[in-house]
Formats: sequence, C-alpha cells, structure tokens
Amino acid sequence: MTFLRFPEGFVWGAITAAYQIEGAWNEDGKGPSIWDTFVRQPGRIERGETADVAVDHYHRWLEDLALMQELGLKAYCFSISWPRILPQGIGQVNLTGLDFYDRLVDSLLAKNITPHVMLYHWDLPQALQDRGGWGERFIIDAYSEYARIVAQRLGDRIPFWVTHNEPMVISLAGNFLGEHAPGLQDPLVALRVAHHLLVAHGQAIQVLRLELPKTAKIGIILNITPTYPANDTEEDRQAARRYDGVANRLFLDPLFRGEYPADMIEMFGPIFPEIQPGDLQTIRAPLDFVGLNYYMRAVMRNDPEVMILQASQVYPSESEYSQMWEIYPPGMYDMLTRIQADYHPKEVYITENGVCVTDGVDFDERVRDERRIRYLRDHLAQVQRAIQVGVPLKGYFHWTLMDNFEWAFGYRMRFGLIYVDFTTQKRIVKDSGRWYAQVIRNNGFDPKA
Ligand code: IFM
Repeated sequence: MTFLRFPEGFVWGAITAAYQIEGAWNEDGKGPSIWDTFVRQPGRIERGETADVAVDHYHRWLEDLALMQELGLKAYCFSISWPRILPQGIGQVNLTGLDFYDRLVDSLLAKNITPHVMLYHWDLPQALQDRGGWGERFIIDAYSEYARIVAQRLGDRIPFWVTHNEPMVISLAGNFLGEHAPGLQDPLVALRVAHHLLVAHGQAIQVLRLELPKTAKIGIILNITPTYPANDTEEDRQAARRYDGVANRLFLDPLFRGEYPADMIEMFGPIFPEIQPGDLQTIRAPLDFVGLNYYMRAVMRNDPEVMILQASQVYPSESEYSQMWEIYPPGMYDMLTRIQADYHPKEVYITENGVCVTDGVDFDERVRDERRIRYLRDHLAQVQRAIQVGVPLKGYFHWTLMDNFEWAFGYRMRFGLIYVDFTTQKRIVKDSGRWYAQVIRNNGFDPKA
C-alpha cells in the first residue's frame, strides 16, 4: 500500500461532550442535569465518581484550546450543556452560561478551528426529567425553544449544528438498561424516548433553519453498529437483522425515509409508541449531513431465551478487544458503504471513533499508547477505502480530545489523544496525539510507517 491521501479540505477534528469534561457542575447559575442526580445515587458509577469537576474544562478551556492548536485540529465538536443555558430547562435564560460558549466559539475561530456544536449530549435538565423528560411530549417544544435560544446567540458564528448525539444510547442505556441517567428500566418508556427524541430533532431543525444563516449545515449524530450473523444460517441472519433493526434502522428509517421499519413495529407490538399525525413528516426534515459514530460491530445468534429480540451477541475469540469492546476496523467500511447504499445521505462525517486502552505515563512524561495509534491507523485506512468507493465523507472527529469522565465507568476508561492526570489536571499529549497531528499536517499517512 502507498501513502493514503485524503481529499482536499478533509476536516480533521476531535469531539468532546459537556458533562464529560466541563466540571463546574453548579457554578455560574448552572442548574442540575439528570447526570448530576444520577452520579449521586449509590452504586450507579464505579467507585462513586462524579463529573462535578471532570477535567475542569470550564476553567481550563484556554489551555485546552492551545492543545487543540498544537494538534493542528481543523475543527472541534463540543456539546452545550442545556442546564447551563436554562437551569430549569425552560424559562429563565442564564446569560453567564451562554457567555462561556460565546467565548469558546470566538476563540476557536480566532485560531482557525471551525466550531461544530451539538445541542444535546445526554445532560437533560433535571427539572424536565421531574416532569417525565424525554418520555413525555412536552419535551419536544422545550427542546426546540432551547435550540432557538442557542441559535440566536451563537448562530452567526457556528457553521455546523448537530441536534442529538446517539439517540439510541439515550433511549436504551438510560431508559431500558438503566445504566445511564435517568436510570430507568422500562421498555415502554425507552421506545417513547426514542420517538420523542426524533420528533424533537425534526422540530428543532425547523427552528434552526429559521434562526441560522442559510449556509449553516444541520445534522444528527447516530452510533451505528454493523451487524453480522454468528453462523451462516437463516436463524442467525434473522437474529442479526433484528438487532440491526433495534440498533440502527429504528433511527435511520424514520430520519431518511419517514417511516419506522415494519419488522420493528411488529416485533414490539403493543409497546410500540404512539405516533401522532405529522410526526413522521417532522422527523424526516432534510439533513445536510449525518454524523456516524463507529466503535464496534455486533455478531448475533438466534436465542429464543432473550425476550422480544430473541437474539444474543457472540464475542469472537480470535478478535482483539479494548477495555470495552471488540476492535473490528472493517466494520467502519461496512457501515459507511451500507449507509450510503441504503440511505444516500448528502454528506457524512465520522463524528466519533476511538478506543480505551490502558495508558500510562512513562518516566520521561511520555504516554506511549501504541495500541491507540494502531487503532487509528487501521480505522482511518477503512475510512479512506470508503472515500475511494464514493462515500461522501467530509471529515473525521476522534473520540476524544482528552481523557475524561466515561459515564458509568467513571475515570477508568481513557479515550483521549491527550492524557489527563485527574488529580492534578495536568495534560500530556499522548504519542497518538502526535501521530494524529502528523496525519492532519500531511492530510494522510503511510499505513506501513
Ligand atoms: O464517551 C462516549 C460518548 O459520550 C458517546 N459515544 C461513545 C463514547 C465512548 O463510550
């Protein structure tokens, strides 16, 4: 293989989420989010950790910006904390919260780093959860109003807008598995949450189109799990298809086709959420781009013991694994080409891709994270392969800029290009960060080097 070059203007970035990095959980007028509540419930988070301080980005953002510049990032995608803007979720606006993001955006632009913003990365204001949160329809208008407020303040300077990050995880992990805030275990609510997230997304797009300049691009970020049958049998193929339905098509079909998959409506039967007239039309609002997060595949086998899905996941013994998931680079290519073939998005970004492996600081203050470099190289090679066959892929955002609070795992999982000492808050660019900086400089890399 020769040097893998990326198209001119390819956007190289990194992505973070407010709750995972900001800290300052109750400062400057911010209201509590469902994560502030959740982390205080015994047993929810490993070692009882919280993101009250996280990596203190709220106070150290200038230092973090300098590090972004050192890496040579062309773009930075961050999320806005809804309760920092609206402490009660609706009503009184906290101008100090808006000021924080205002300064961040101006400073990014001054350093020629394009800001990409996500309106929602899981930190719902607790006051709204107290009224049922994403499980109730009132949330659709509340979210649109929040989108309007942010767009009015920052819209003149941010060219890329994302409504939600990973609605599938919000619905499943937060409301069915109970592993994320708000910690519910109710399939009925989880499905309603999924539907309301999608309607709120569509309605917010209408609002954003009115508020933002015509040139602004609006999309959503979905985590896609390519699915494969464990064995070459009809039963396992059907099992994989069902999992694909729950993990992927339940979101992709309404967004791109304006309909829910018939097999999912049938599978969930009476617990499928009520769809009001106009909902599907709203959800199908045209997207300028779709952001795709790729971490893992799912290998599925038929399993009648599992309620509803009747399928369970198999973990191939010959594969390599990170601390959390199987590492399977070809899944990146399979995902990209499949989405292109089935849904034809106008533009695609890889909005998250990264790995948690045990990192350590060596005697000379270096973090030699060779496995992350190999992960990056192998996945970027698949990204490049997808571009070669015509996927309109415009950029790649690495998850994540710096080590942070990894939800229920607390601080045990490190995904960053920058190492953070969680006690002193000292930052060290890892070897993977330097490697990525070189890729950005050269707009490509030699896969053999
Ligand atoms: O840390 C998360 C992020 O918040 C959403 N996508 C997956 C990442 C790694 O688990």
